[in-house]
Amino acid sequence: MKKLIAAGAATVVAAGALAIPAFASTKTVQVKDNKFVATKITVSKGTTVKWVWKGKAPHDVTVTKGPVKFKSSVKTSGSFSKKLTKKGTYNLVCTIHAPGMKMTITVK
Ligand SMILES: [Cu+2]
Repeated sequence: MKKLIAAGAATVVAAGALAIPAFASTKTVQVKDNKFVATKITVSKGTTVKWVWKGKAPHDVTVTKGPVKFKSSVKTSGSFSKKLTKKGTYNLVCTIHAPGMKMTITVK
């Protein structure tokens, strides 16, 4: 019986440890033809932004101005994720459909 109780306690500890990554949230942005939905988002530092391609035309995600520069490849499907660990304002475009296809992310 003692052994069973100890095993139960270990399970609770393990479940608690697994729950920690759940605090890091993900924000999804749709990549459509030819716009990001949404075009303005505000997220907390440490949030992962996930772009999901929904249209038929090829698009990319490119930071033109911001604390960190990054870009995805040109894609027609799938997704691209980036964890944003620096506060500030990020201006992004799809280089194929710029300047019209753009979005802003505020990380605070
Ligand atoms: Cu595009």
